[in-house]
Parts: sequence; structure tokens; C-alpha cells
Amino acid sequence: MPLYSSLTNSVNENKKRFAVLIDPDKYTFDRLKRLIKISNASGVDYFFFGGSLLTRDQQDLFLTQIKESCDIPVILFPGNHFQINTKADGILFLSLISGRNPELLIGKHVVAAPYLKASKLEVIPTGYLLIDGGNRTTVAYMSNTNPIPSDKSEIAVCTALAGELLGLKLIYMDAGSGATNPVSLSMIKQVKKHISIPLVIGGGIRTPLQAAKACQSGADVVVVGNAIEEDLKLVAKLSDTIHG
Ligand code: 1GP
Repeated sequence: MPLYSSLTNSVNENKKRFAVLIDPDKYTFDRLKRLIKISNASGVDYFFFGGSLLTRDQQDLFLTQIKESCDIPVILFPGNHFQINTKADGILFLSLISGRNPELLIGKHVVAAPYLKASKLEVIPTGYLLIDGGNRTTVAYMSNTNPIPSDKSEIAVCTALAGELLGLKLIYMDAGSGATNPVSLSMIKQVKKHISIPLVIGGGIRTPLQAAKACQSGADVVVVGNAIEEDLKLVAKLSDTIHG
């Protein structure tokens, strides 16, 4: 089944989904193999793959290894169009709608479009909202955009709603990798109340309790990267909590 249809089915059945973010710069090949094994055994739903800035040329090697060793779908979460890779299953075609940088609203998309059209990647049009997580993150710097202030839920609601009305299929609210504070529960609740497309929450989630609260507040998919890089054992605990 296509990734997006499967996700909307889960949302309709109120089943929460768990995505492990793999920033290929943060893993050695051996540690990646351990992550795949643990994720497979723990029922991880998706691997999100990418980073705001990649400095090591190991994407292809890593994607090959993941696809050869498990059935967990790999969805590209690209920092830029150089990260398009047809070994993955799908791509979050991100428009950074919380920002006012035209290159990340539409510019890079024009460059990427013919490659995506010619590929077999499932393209998931995604409204990407950066939310202030209490520290300056790589993604905020690299994207040259201002995150939405953490206490301005009404801005997040209107931005997410605009994304949905423009035809985007997913809203991803991200406090940024390594954020001090995850997206607030009240902001998640407000946004969820006003949109009807799936809601992805990530950035700064480090514990099963934080993941559970994000789910209870309305997250349909919870994304964790940093905390898992530091402790692979967290995968099983997060998976159990998110899947209830
Ligand atoms: C970042 O949402 C992801 O874009 C995950 O963030 O690495 O802080 O878990 P963390």
C-alpha cells in the first residue's frame, strides 16, 4: 500500500506511528546496522533519512544497507535537493511554510521536480513548520528562517491551515534536531484541532513520556533522532509507548 494511504488509514484508526530519524552523518556503518536490527525488532514504522547539512558521502551506502536488511519504509527528509536518492521509498517534499525564504517555499522544488517525477519515489507534499525550541538549531540557521515562537499557537494554527488549504498532505511541526524544548503540547493540540491532514511532531523528544504526551495531544507520527543516536536501547521503549 502507498505510504500516504497507509498513514491516513492509521490516523483514521487512531493508531500512532513512530519514525526514527537517521542523520547519516551521525552514524557509523556498524552502529547503523545495530539501529536497523533494533528498529526491526521493535516495530518502528518509518525511517526518516536526511539532515540539514551532510558532510560525509555515505547516504547511498546507508540506504542500500537499510533496504537490504529490513522492510521498514525509508522516507527521505532532505535538507536540500542533493539528498534525493531513488533507493528510498518516499520523500517528504517539504515546503518550509513557517519561513519566508522563497528558495525553501518553492525554489528548490522547481529544481527537484523533474527528478522526482522520473523517479519511483512516493512524493508526500509536506508543510514544514519550524517552532522555536529554546535554542538556535542547525535547521533554523541553514534555512535562514525565523521559527514560530513557541507560545504563538495561533500563528502555528493559521500556518498549518494555510498549508492544508494549499493542498499539502501532511503537516510536520519541528522544534529542530536537538531542540532544548519539544513543540509544546498546547500548540500540538491547537493545530490538531484545526487541520484534517496527518500531523508529524519532532525535535527535542528524548523520553517515552514526552512521546506519549505528544501522541495524546494529537501527534499522528512522532519523530526521534538525537536521543536514539545517544542510546539505541531507547528505540524499543519509545516504540512500545507510542504504539500503546
Ligand atoms: C529533527 O524532528 C527531528 O528534524 C528529530 O529531532 O533529533 O531532536 O529528535 P531530534
